[in-house]
Amino acid sequence: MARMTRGGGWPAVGYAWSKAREAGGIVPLYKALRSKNACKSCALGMGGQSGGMVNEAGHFPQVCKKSMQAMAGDMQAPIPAEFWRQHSITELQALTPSTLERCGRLVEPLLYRRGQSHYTPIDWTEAHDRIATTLKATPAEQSFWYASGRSSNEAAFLLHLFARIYGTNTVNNVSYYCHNASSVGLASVTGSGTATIVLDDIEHADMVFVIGGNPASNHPRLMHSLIHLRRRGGRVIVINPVVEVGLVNFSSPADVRSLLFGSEIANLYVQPHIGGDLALLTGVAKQIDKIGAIDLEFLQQHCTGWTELATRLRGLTWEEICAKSGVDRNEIDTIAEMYANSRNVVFAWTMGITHHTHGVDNVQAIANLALMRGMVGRPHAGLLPIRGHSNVQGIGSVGVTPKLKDAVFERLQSHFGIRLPTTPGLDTMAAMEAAADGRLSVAFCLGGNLFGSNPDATFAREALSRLQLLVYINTKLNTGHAHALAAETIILPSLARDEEPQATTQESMFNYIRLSDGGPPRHPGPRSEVEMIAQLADAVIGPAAPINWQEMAQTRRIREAIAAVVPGFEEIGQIDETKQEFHVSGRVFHAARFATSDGRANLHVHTLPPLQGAEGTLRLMTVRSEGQFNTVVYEDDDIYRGVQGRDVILLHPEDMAHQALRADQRVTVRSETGTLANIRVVPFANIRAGNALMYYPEANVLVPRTTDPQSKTPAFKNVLVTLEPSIFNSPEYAQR
Ligand SMILES: Nc1nc2c(c(=O)[nH]1)N[C@H]1C(S)=C(S)[C@@H](COP(=O)(O)OP(=O)(O)OC[C@H]3O[C@@H](n4cnc5c(=O)[nH]c(N)nc54)[C@H](O)[C@@H]3O)O[C@H]1N2
Ligand SMILES: Nc1nc2c(c(=O)[nH]1)N[C@H]1C(S)=C(S)[C@@H](COP(=O)(O)OP(=O)(O)OC[C@H]3O[C@@H](n4cnc5c(=O)[nH]c(N)nc54)[C@H](O)[C@@H]3O)O[C@H]1N2
Ligand SMILES: [Mo]
Repeated sequence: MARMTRGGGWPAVGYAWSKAREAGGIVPLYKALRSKNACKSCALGMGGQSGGMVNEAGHFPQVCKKSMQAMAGDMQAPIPAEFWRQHSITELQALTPSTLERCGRLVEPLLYRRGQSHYTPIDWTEAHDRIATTLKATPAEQSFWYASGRSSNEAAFLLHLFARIYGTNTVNNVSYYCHNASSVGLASVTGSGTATIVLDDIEHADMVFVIGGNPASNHPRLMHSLIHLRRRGGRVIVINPVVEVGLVNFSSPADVRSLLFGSEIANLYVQPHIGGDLALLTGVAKQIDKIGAIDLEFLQQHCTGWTELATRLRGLTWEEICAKSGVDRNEIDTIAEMYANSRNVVFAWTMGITHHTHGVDNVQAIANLALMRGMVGRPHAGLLPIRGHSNVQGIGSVGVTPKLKDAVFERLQSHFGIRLPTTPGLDTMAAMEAAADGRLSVAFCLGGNLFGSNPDATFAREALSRLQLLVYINTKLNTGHAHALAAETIILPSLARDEEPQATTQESMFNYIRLSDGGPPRHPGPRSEVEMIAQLADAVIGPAAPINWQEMAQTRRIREAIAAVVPGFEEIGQIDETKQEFHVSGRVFHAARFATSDGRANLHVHTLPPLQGAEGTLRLMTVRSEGQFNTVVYEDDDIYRGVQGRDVILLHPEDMAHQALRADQRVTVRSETGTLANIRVVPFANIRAGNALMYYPEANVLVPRTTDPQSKTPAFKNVLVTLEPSIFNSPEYAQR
């Protein structure tokens, strides 16, 4: 398969047409994309009251392949009732993630009970009765509540309110597997766990660092900002062990000049080893100090910890920095010089930074570098974690976390006149381990695919199968429904955001709250998330509770509660009348007064971790291909990296030569956690030698359960593996 030399462009336009055909024509797809609902894909956010394809700076049209994928997926036909009789669980287990996604929309509640071979459709009354009966009979501390990042603020708020009144704090969201390292890291620096800037700030920056992310595939609309920045004469530095073509040159389908000629993105592309960022960022900081490019006045007036950091930087040797990052001194000096010559710098990062056992340290090191030149606490510069799911930030903001902020906890109690449990709740991995040990018996999943997202897939399957009851609220089938089955497993089909009967809200990664109008259901059957949760809460906790759950099924009532309970969300209480979308207050730092107790930002000192690995091993990153959204695979090919199929490992030709492997040879990949056999070797000169790439979720069989002690985020990007030629290389197999 030919490798593309540019991201976006005509293939993206062609793709739009093919998705339009799947969605029943260009007009229905366009109408759906333009409806007043927040976009369903990433947290860069667009849509809402200004209509779809409009970003928060008011720019139109903002087109993106990913929003079309997500929309076309939801516009699929329903899965017919006979499907469940015709296809056994064993058959479902043999399906790939992409085939499961293409089965269609879930439209009826489904029941699986241990010993049965098939799912059986059941009616809503039976589904609710079964769940309520088990919850009532289960001690609350044996339950686990998980939310992915697609649901609304309203559904998320109701979910954790229900869980806490039921009696547990084990409520968490997918961010433990995603950006929690950013939230913990940022909170330790500025006192607030989210971006310090708004979208418009990037439009005025003169330099952007893109660290550990592939926005050309995963946040394509950020590419417009980078193209504009380059046209203004600004510069982009990319730090990534892989040269991602779309970060070298991107052709924006929304911009004629860019579509025809392509737009250069990176001015400098630096390839550290996997896990080398902390050493690299520290090295750049050392050089910034050495050349006197620090803003000493800012450090003295607005920061804590400069003396300690300076002592540490000055005491580190270049040998240690270069060896632990894999980047040589010249390149470090070049980065420092470019940074020193820029005035308004935005630091953006993604999973290449958070998916490590030192993810929080990585984030703090980025913040150190920014603070050293006074790049936080003023307009047009700052810190930007590029978030994943479209509402993952909102779900955390409204309280789907084990530990609530003190203010939220107090106000929840006083607003509703309730006492909430104080026993500490578990994070996602701790909950999975508790399930494996038999300490939990019920899990309730609002969206997502907890099985597919979890490290150590073999363990995850076993852990979830030890549960008595597993409830999935989903729109479409995924691998979890086939592989992770508790004694009783119930799937409740959900309406998508743009099918909700009532308005809902979402929060972008720029702390911007959008109002989605909802819309007519595409198929009879699925129910609103809010309605399902309210009904269950009513059945389990009952009308005697201080909360009238029937009334709380009105999203407007939930918004009033959020306004009263969550600091910064006050305006959400009137949004139905005002239609005024807004930035959560107290989060964007355009002045150097931070949310810490003394108003100063904190610098942090780190020990540099050694590079993982020894002779004969490779560091493996597990990442997304161009054709997927998390565990949902839309296409099996990765057009940007020029790879066909997903059962592959991408290796640098030097590593192939070193291990005497040839292209297309089949290997067995082993880690301390698991083994994947019959994996095809693909030569990939774009990756830094010594490192390898495989696709998530399939590669989760190999990922250990080790997490960052501070954020509990797994090291999905740094798995040590060895390779062994496989028996599938024999001539008989090669012919198949
Ligand atoms: N189309 C599409 N869009 C998405 C998603 C999707 O699956 N598909 N998922 C959404 C979600 S939930 C998320 S969290 C985001 C994910 O967005 P990304 O973080 O961009 O996604 P990943 O594929 O995990 O890629 C991580 C990038 O990190 C690099 N990397 C790996 N290890 C290291 C390292 O040690 N250091 C550095 N510097 N870089 C490293 C990889 O080469 C790769 O380019 O995207 C969101 N948007
Ligand atoms: N090895 C490895 N593992 C990883 C990662 C990695 O990079 N490498 N990335 C991690 C990251 S960043 C993340 S965010 C997680 C993803 O973890 P999750 O969020 O748990 O998983 P998704 O695959 O996004 O969930 C997809 C399912 O969500 C359902 N869905 C879609 N829209 C809606 C909706 O509106 N309502 C409801 N109720 N359901 C809906 C669909 O049924 C679909 O099958 O995976 C993590 N796991
Ligand atoms: Mo994510």
